Amino acid sequence: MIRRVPHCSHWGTYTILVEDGRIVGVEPFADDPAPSPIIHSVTEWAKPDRRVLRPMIREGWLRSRGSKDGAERGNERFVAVPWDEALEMVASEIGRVAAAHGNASIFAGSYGWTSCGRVHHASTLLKRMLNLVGGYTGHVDTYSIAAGPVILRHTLGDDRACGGQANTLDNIAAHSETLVVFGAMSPRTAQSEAGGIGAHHLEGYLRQIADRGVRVVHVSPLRDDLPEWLNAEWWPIRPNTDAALMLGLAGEIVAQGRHDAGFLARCTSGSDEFLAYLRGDRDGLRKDAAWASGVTGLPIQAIGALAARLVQTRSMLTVSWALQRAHHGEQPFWAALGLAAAIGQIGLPGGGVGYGYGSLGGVGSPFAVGKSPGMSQGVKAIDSFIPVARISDMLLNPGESFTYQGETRSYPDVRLVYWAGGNPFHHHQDLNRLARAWQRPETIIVQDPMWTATARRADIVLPASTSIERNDLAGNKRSDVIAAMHKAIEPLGQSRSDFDIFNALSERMGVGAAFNEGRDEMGWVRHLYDESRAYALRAHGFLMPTFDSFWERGHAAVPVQRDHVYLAAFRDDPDRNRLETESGRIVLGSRTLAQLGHADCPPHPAWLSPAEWLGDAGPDELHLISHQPRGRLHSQLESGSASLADRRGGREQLRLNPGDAQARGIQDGDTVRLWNARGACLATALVSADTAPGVAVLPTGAWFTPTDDGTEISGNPNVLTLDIPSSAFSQGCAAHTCLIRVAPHARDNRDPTRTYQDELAEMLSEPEETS
Ligand SMILES: Nc1nc2c(c(=O)[nH]1)N[C@H]1C(S)=C(S)[C@@H](COP(=O)(O)OP(=O)(O)OC[C@H]3O[C@@H](n4cnc5c(=O)[nH]c(N)nc54)[C@H](O)[C@@H]3O)O[C@H]1N2
Ligand SMILES: Nc1nc2c(c(=O)[nH]1)N[C@H]1C(S)=C(S)[C@@H](COP(=O)(O)OP(=O)(O)OC[C@H]3O[C@@H](n4cnc5c(=O)[nH]c(N)nc54)[C@H](O)[C@@H]3O)O[C@H]1N2
Ligand SMILES: [Mo]
Repeated sequence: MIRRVPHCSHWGTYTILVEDGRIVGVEPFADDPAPSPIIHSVTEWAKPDRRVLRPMIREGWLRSRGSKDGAERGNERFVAVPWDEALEMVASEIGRVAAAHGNASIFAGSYGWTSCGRVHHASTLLKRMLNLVGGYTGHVDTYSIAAGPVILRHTLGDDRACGGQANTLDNIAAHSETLVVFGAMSPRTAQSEAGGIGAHHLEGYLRQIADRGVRVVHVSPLRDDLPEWLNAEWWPIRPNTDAALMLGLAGEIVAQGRHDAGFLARCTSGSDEFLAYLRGDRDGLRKDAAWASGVTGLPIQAIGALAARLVQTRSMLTVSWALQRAHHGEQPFWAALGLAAAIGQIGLPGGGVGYGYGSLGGVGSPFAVGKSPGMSQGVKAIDSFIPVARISDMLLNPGESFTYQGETRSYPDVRLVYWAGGNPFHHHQDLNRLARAWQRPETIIVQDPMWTATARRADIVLPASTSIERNDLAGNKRSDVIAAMHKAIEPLGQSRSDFDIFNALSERMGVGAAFNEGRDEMGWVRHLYDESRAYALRAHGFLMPTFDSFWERGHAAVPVQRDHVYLAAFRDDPDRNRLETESGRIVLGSRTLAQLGHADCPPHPAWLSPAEWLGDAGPDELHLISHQPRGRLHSQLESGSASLADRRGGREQLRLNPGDAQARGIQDGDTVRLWNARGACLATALVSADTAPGVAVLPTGAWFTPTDDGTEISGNPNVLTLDIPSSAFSQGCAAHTCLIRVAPHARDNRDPTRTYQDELAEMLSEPEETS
């Protein structure tokens, strides 16, 4: 008898087919027009190969607890201990560090995507627990977006325009005449949505845009960042120079007097300063098509013609999140806003600017207006945080000060790190630097189903079950459904659910009742659903099914807002609908930033050359784009079928333009070595004319496999990326700012001789008897 088990992950809603306790198949959600192939990779979770099966302790840590031998992390074997002992160690370490150094010395930012389940959401539960025992140091913003929302909060009063609440795509499809896409609108990234997704709608909207014959200009180093059938005009821009193109377009419009002076006067503040910069009053550089062409490598004529078209037609600008994951990442977001303000169509159907369309599956879709289900982190016990991507800085420089959104704070002296549901040895930049920083804490606890590179570098590893081994529910602020996540199989080995683990720890620390509020797993699943259901009825008169019928059916629709025009009310009456900015208007010249005086974030949108870029590169250097992988979510399910489909020769593939490949003697399929001053890795060359000259592309997420000579062999770009803040204002991740060199790899073209799996096996084998 085959059991049909409704389930959901960040990449979609699906049905798991189970027979005799084993998964025999996965079926896509019937209502999904574009299901993700990653759903078929979830069978990997049921295999023991990479799973943590028992609580494990690093040998050296066990010998000399809390001593400073962190340099051994990642080199030593682990020994299994019973759950009781492991939990006792974790609880007593939390108690010891809090008592000796204060709770700010416990770092539990624990960034990461974990499972999409809302009850077992690992980092939320970790924070909920720690808030009950005095608190922790957390983080602000995300690796996805930091520079972007920081500048939008300052210039628009909030960051909704990059969180999916700018004009919705149905509105764009119905009204826009010209669409300029900076970056991507790609089904590749739109597969995923944080907190799960029902149906995938991006392609449907793009078809409508194509059918209406909207003129699409696609500004990106990669032609296939948009589907081919959209017939977009490809502008292969130099990476990290979009702000210059936007400013050049605005400068052309202003120079010809075609800007909407009325809109600028009524709806913005500081536009004088912005226009003075475009005219070059201070720096003597007129920001026009010729200037933009010099920076971006795009043709002058085309830039001039587009400037004219933008004010003649209903024009929409979209900017991918990727553009702000870069040095000076504020600028392309702010410059796009400045350009849109000069055009003057913000607040009109199909006009203005929006950010992140397709970066996640829900951005641009009709968005939820109800209460999406979620556990509470409780009340923050202390005020201690770092900007999310400053983890190495924090560990290396305790006590040193940093700035964030105009505030000056200092890094805590972290002694204990607890990571649950994230993989910093995937997500952070300059992994060799992180590896040095990672030696500093006294104790590192990792709670994950998998022997990730991070788990291998921990002292205490707690085996979490995966979502298919427990009951949960999915839903988020951009989703049009709440999805049921039924348990499909029994937990592997001794793994336990995240809720169970934190509940047991909370009980040991005397705060169990406050942590669980008297509910068990199904009690919480039901409670979170019922909260959303009650809110939908109360606030929107929207009747959702009862919990029991939702649970049986596997999904329930939630109220959404369609056909949304961003800032329509503000445009109509900016006095009554003031924005929460320093002026109540859209800020184009900032008094606050003028006062702060950050050289890397000036008081108006500007083009600043990044730390590494093609305009200042050696003749053999390439700009590395480390974008999101098509066949997996970051490092998750790296060994699954969808992920393997994009690998060759046992490694990730590095995309290169044919000219760049030829100049280096590289042929398609060759093993290549990528390096810069920070590190080196191997990959398999993929020669593709859809890649702009001077640009190399290596997706993220290969499991970090450094060898003794320091070369990473599975193709992890984060051994190469730059670990600097986007700016002193936002302190965001700058992964997309990175130059590298590439050459054929001298040795061999075969599968790697050693793999992640070989190294893992060695680390876990029982120590040999010494006699
Ligand atoms: N070079 C470069 N680097 C980047 C980026 C880039 O563009 N370029 N992008 C960045 C971005 S946008 C992001 S969001 C980050 C992503 O970085 P992460 O979110 O850290 O990446 P994931 O691989 O999703 O890590 C999730 C971890 O949770 C674990 N997990 C899964 N389910 C469960 C569970 O139920 N319980 C527990 N306890 N654990 C679970 C997985 O095994 C995995 O180890 O990477 C960033 N890094
Ligand atoms: N399949 C899959 N989907 C995912 C994820 C995943 O791991 N796998 N991760 C999810 C997450 S956490 C996030 S945050 C989103 C991220 O969504 P995005 O940030 O939109 O995705 P990226 O793949 O980093 O970049 C998109 C494209 O931007 C272009 N780009 C990069 N730099 C520049 C530039 O300077 N100028 C211009 N014009 N273009 C540039 C690149 O060509 C790249 O292909 O993706 C999500 N979707
Ligand atoms: Mo992200």
